[in-house]
Amino acid sequence: MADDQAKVKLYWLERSRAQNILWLLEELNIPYELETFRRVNRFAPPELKKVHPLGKSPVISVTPPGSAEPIVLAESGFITQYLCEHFGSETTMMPKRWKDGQEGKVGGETEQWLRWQYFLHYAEGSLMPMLYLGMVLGALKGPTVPFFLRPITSLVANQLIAKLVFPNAKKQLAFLEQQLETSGGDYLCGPDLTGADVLLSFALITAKDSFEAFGAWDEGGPRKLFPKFFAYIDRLDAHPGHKKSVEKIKQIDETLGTEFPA
Ligand SMILES: N[C@@H](CCC(=O)N[C@@H](CS)C(=O)NCC(=O)O)C(=O)O
Repeated sequence: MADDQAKVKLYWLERSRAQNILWLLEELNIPYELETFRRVNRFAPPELKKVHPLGKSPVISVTPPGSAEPIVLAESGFITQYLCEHFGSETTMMPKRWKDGQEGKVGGETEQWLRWQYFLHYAEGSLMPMLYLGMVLGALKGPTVPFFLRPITSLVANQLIAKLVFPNAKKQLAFLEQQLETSGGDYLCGPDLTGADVLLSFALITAKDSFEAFGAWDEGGPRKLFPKFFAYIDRLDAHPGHKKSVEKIKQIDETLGTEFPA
C-alpha cells in the first residue's frame, strides 16, 4: 500500500508553531485530520499531554497503511523532515538530496539539500531561542508586570535585551539576508518554497514587527538594512498556501487565533 494511504492527524494549538505544520500538510497535498486546542492561561491544555508527554504542539500521529498503531511525532523540525521524506516526492518541499553520480558519498549532497537540512535544525536551534528570549524579556516591560515594579523590571529587561538578544538578532538577520542573496531564488534553498521556509514562517511572520524594538539599529532600521529578509517574510505571509492554512482554521472556528501573541 502507498504511503499516501497513511492516516495523518495534526494536534494543532492556537497561536502556535502548529500553523507551520498545517501549511506543510496543505503543500504536501495529503489528506489529514485536524484536532484543535485552545490555550489555557497562555499554555497548552493538559489534554495535549495525553498525546505526547511534553504536552506541546505541534504533534502529529501517523498511522501506517494496514496498521492500527499510530507513530506519534513531536518537534517541528522532525515532523517536517518525516512528512517531506514520506510525502514530498512530487512537491518542492524537499530538495533533491544527491548530486548525480554522488549518491551516498560524503560531500555528494546538493547545496539545496544541505541548506534545507541546516534550516530544519536552525529553526529551533538558533532562531526560536533568540526570539523567545526577546519575547520573554519584552513581557517584563509590559502590562503583565504591576506598574510599580515595571521601572525596575524594564531596566533589567533592557540590559539583558541589549547584551543577549540584540547582538544575536543582528547576526541572525544579517545571516538570513546573506542566505537569501546567495540561494539563487526567492527562498532559502533556491527558487522554490520548501519545508524549511514553511517551518520558519510562523516565527518570522510573528516577529517581523518586533525586530525594530530590539535595539538601536544603524542606517534606518532593520527593514532598510535587510531588505531581502523582510521581503522574504512578506512573501511567506502572502503565499497562497499560508493564506489557505489560516483560512482552514477560520473555517473551523472564526475565534481560533493563528497569530502570536493574542
Ligand atoms: N521545540 C518544539 C517547541 C514546541 C512548543 O514549545 N510549542 C509551543 C507552541 S508554539 C507550545 O506548545 N506552548 C504551550 C505550552 O508550552 O504549554 C517544536 O519545535 O515543536
